Amino acid sequence: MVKSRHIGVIIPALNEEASLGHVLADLPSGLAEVIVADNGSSDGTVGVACQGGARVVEATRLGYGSACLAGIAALSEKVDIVVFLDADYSDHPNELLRVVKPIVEGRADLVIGSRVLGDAQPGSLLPQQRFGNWLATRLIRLLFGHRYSDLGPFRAVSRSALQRLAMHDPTYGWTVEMQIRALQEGLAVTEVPVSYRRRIGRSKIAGTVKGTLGAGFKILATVFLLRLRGGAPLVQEPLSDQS
Ligand SMILES: Nc1nc2c(ncn2[C@@H]2O[C@H](COP(=O)(O)OP(=O)(O)O)[C@@H](O)[C@H]2O)c(=O)[nH]1
Ligand SMILES: [Mg+2]
Repeated sequence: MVKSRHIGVIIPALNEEASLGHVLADLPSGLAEVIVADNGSSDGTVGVACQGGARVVEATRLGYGSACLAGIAALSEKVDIVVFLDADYSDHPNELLRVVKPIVEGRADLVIGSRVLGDAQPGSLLPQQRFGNWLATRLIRLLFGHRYSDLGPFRAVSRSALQRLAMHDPTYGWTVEMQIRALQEGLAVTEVPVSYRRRIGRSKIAGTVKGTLGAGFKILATVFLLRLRGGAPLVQEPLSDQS
């Protein structure tokens, strides 16, 4: 199914030595490239990544979105579908082909793996995550007229669509920014159900008070900011001399 496509995988990871090896081992074969986007992990994450056959990219600025941006900047030219998933083994890497399928079949530019539509192990989605997802997707529906069910991290986007998104957010606004920008660009978006399980290791975001408040605020601020910008990306391209 995917022989003719070059799939690149980007895995943001911060101190995930216990889980990352499982993620890499469960990825399907035949991928063009697997990148682990690190932020100076103090544990054995980098060693596990190399041992698992991934290429490690160091993001200088701390943050989930910043790691994803560093991964994108390092993608080789041949990659034409980009997949993001987390390093904590909450996502099921063996479901990757399900997530890219709508793009391979030409039905979508962006595919969100929805944990709400799929099989989420009890306790894997914390109450604050469920509420945050509900609130953010509700706001997107009200402000942008599209019904998403989740802001899940497991997602696929075509390379050309990714360029049009002009992604910018260096932290927790990353996922919602991508989903709203896709609507603003008129891209074909769809969701597929994905499974989700309790993470290995300690959460950096939803499992901490600071992470939850920070992510909640950032997500809502990003939704409103993008609405106010009326279709423009968060950062405008500099005007060329000719204009
Ligand atoms: N490189 C990098 N990865 C991060 C950062 N924050 C979180 N991550 C990774 O992003 C993914 C999601 O974080 P996680 O702690 O599981 O958040 P949760 O799912 O909301 O509990 C995991 O793979 C983390 O290792 C960061 O600042 N830099
Ligand atoms: Mg997680």
